[in-house]
Amino acid sequence: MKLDQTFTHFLLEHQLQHQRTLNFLVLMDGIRVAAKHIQHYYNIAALSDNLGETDRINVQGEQVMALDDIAHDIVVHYLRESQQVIEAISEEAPEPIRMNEDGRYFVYFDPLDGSSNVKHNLPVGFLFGIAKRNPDGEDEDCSLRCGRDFIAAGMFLIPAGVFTFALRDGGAWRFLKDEFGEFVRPTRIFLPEAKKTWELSCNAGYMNTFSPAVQGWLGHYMGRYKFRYAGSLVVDFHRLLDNGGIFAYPPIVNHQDPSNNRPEGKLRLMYESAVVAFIAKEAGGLAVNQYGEEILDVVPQKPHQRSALFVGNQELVRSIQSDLRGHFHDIPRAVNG
Ligand code: AHM
Ligand code: MG
Repeated sequence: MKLDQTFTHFLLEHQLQHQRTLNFLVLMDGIRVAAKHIQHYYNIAALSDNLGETDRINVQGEQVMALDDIAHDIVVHYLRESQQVIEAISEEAPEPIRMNEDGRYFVYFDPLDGSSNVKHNLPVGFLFGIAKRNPDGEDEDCSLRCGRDFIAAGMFLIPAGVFTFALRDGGAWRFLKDEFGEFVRPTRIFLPEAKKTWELSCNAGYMNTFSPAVQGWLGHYMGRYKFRYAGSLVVDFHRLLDNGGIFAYPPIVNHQDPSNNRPEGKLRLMYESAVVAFIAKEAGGLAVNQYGEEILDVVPQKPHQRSALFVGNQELVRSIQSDLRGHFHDIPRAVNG
């Protein structure tokens, strides 16, 4: 009989090895249980008529899906129950959510990434990043932290139930879901260096709306690597971790209807771009924004700040980084909500 190591035991070992408290284990237990509940509601969404939209528009100006709301409520509930969180920032809540004044952690999350996939029964995900409160620092109560301050980040692929988890300076790991619903069998993951599996991932339908520098770069690499795009960051990034290459969500600066331009890109810094940037770093990769700055260094000014994203193998990201830096002034700087 072969019994696999569970996620909780993996984390326990890590915490003990580094003389850390067990509070983080309690927090991660809440996140793990929340993911299982989201998975359950995803599985029954079609039968319970929860595949559609609500009549609510979120802070990003996007229509909220029924499952977005359900997933948000689940995560908030289990974060509160853990009693470890001082404040949480969710894609689905306009303001940061205050939880326990004695909590040790800040949690940033997108409870259901890739919502447009839901009505087609296609895969989605749950992304989260965690920073630690610094009780002795001046900014102990400020949740606007850059990705380099994260102590961990992760994503659950739903419904496959694969869990990717990265610890600061502790590597990126993948866990599979066993027949009892437990996340087991930690396997360290690295972005593959061998170019034969590398892929390029972006919304090619927007190609003409990207800046000349981005179009030029993408045009140069388009034919070299296979092209894949699922329309859900968790799904596309999961695939990227397996195969290597680059995922790009560039700024939209040249839309034929200028009101649809997104000079800061579409993805949100704290619970999307910084989360995958953190995981990518632990897997040997790199992530930069529209100015060629490392995403992990960008200190958010607002909870729902957007950021363009170029993430993947260092060689490719460094190459777009130098092209972006050469065209720094193509993209206006603005902080949006
Ligand atoms: P969501 O958090 O509302 O689901 O939106 C984020 C998603 C990402 O998962 C994905 O990479 C991107 O939006 C796809 O956008 P587009 O349809 O513009 O290509
Ligand atoms: Mg999202």
